[in-house]
Amino acid sequence: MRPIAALASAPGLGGVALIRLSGEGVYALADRLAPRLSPPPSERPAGSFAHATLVDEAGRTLDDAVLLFYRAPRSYTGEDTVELCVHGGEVVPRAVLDALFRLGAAPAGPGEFTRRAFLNGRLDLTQAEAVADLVAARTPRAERAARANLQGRLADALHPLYADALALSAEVEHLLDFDEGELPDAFRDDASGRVRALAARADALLATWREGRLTRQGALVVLAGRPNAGKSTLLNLLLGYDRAIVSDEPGTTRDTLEETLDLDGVPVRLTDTAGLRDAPGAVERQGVARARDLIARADAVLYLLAPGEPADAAPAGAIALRAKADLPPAAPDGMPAISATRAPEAARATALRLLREALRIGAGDPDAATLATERQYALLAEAARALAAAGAALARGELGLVPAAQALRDAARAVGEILGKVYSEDLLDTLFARFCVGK
Ligand SMILES: Nc1nc2c(ncn2[C@@H]2O[C@H](COP(=O)(O)OP(=O)(O)OP(=O)(O)O)[C@@H](O)[C@H]2O)c(=O)[nH]1
Ligand SMILES: [Mg+2]
Repeated sequence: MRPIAALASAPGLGGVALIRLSGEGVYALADRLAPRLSPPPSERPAGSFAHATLVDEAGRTLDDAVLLFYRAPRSYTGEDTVELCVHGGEVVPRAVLDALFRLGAAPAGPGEFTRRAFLNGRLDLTQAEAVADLVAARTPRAERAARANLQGRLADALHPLYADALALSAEVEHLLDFDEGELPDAFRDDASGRVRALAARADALLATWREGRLTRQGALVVLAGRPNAGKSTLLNLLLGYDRAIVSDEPGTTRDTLEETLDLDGVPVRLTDTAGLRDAPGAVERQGVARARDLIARADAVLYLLAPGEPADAAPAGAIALRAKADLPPAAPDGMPAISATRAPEAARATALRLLREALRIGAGDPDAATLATERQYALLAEAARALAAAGAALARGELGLVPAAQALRDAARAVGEILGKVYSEDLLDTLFARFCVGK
């Protein structure tokens, strides 16, 4: 493939910038960029480095650089690659890149190096997606999850699912060779059992999406309750600073207010809302509508019960928490209760504990395979549906064999697409569009 070049390090001020050059003929380009280096780059062994003066076509010095030499297939992309460590900043990397472009290299598109690594079989698509996740990780937990998939955890779980579904499809088809009535029941029962086992493996992986999504995209947590229940007070307490206005006037918070909290490595979007009531004013009414909308979309709702408010006032699925436990009526009803003013530390700890439980953060093995993208989740859900269809078809006896075999192939295809065994240029375009240039 044609040579491409891009800045691989972040643009802006920095000691060193890394320029990556990959593709067919990059050594000829490097020879022309470092003409005084002896022996020239094209005669240097893979895995070596050299210090060289880079010049433009007029012989003018561009920079002193360190060149790293890789040879196909032992490079990130699987192609001949030269990496140039040049001085950082705005000017030097630009000048070196421009010289490379004049020599015939093309500017690399977003993720194009990783795309080539995929096309050259260095990575599968789950690993390529993990590269983007690793770079985008905002917490150590997200970094660990991305690294697990980069090391092939998800792929290791998906490959056997793919192979077993295909093999089973062939075996089910083979049952068609038997004459009517001769079909061995034991064999069909066995096939049904294996379809169920495959479906269980798919379901177990589907269940990791929640953890994968929360770790990467963060969780939406909504503080809700009647006006004056103490929502803004709790928000401030959880954040550790006075973010929201607190007052004994009901209806103080009218707009929604969102801040991020790092909860054991999961970025939590903690949102304070307007107190739920038939609001007298138009602005507050809008606020209440926004609050209801957020409650419907939240990963967890922390509903603060005002003193005396019945426990069933909390919306279904919400975590109900008695607020202002220092005020009457103090009848303990077994609900978790807090007093943000009397015992703020305990209140904070209780709220965080309830959130951890509700979000089930930290329940899973941080190094396990997790579904990491909507694409992976949607395809695996498709495979699970196909496996269910295969099971139902097998239960219909002989007439179901053809559709069962087809459904098993559909399941395999969907899993194969997650791995990139089957792909289209369009898919690669969308998938790599979220990468940065130079990765
Ligand atoms: N006694 C007592 N008062 C509290 C407690 N928590 C909050 N308050 C007080 O209750 C009043 C209302 O608190 P906010 O946090 O503004 O309540 P809110 O739910 O955000 O109210 P709106 O924004 O109007 O919906 C304030 O005067 C707080 O100081 C508590 O645990 N005990
Ligand atoms: Mg408030």
